[in-house]
Amino acid sequence: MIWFTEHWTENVGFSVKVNWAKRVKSPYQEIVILDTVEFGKMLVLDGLVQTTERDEFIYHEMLAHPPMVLHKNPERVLVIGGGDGGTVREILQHPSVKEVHLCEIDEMVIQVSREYLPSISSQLDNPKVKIFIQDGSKFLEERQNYYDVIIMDSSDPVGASQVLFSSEFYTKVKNSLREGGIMVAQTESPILQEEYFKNAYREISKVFKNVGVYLAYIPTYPSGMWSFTVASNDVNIRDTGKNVGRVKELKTKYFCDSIYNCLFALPKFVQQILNK
Ligand code: AG3
Repeated sequence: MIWFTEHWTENVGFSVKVNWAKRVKSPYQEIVILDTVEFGKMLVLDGLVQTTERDEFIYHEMLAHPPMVLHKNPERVLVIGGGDGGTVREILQHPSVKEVHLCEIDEMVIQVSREYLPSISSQLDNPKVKIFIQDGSKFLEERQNYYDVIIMDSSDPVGASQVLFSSEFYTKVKNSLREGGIMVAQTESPILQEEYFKNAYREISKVFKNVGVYLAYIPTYPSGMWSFTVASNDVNIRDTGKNVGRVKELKTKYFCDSIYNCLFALPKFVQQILNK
């Protein structure tokens, strides 16, 4: 038996027992698929766990559905990163959606996910989906004032993903949203990655008027406590009462109306981090 360990910090590791491993090197990163005993297939990029068959629903539901439900009628949606397809799959549950663009820099992540993670990548061939193999920043510059919802499904802010957490980048995101547009980003662990989390919140707040943070519990990510930051310039994202009826129509296992109703309820220490 092999064990795989992600080093969550210099002092903390998360280990899983593995039946077999496949490793490829793309021009951007090392891509590993692990067949784990407890979590099913696991996708790892440069040593960082991205998703597993067993708990992916939590992250993908919580990343996609809050901004989609907060928007009054999302038709055009963009995912930046997210080459495994899990976020795209959740977006397509919303009947108002006409097109989903996926902008992923690393084509090999998509290929590997299609081959080894069929339940996650299942909707990548949906006719509403268009895949662009491109740098997210350049892609946004070419599409101003277009999207209703933009979802940042990136890895940690190191290497290729680092630029995706800067206010320069969020300004491009803002310019690519049309009226009533909403963006969301995965913003790391408030416990084990406090600096990343605080930084992302600060950079997003420089660009958007209305910003809110919510959490989900994801066993395979550092500390298990994970944050998402949702933002808009012209939608009051705090008003989670308004479209709550749409939540019931979704097939979900984590996201539900009681979570949506108190989406922005945060533990005290997390509020304190944000107010610092
Ligand atoms: N993107 C967020 C992964 C961050 C995990 N970080 C870590 N393991 N240190 C996931 C992409 C799934 N579509």
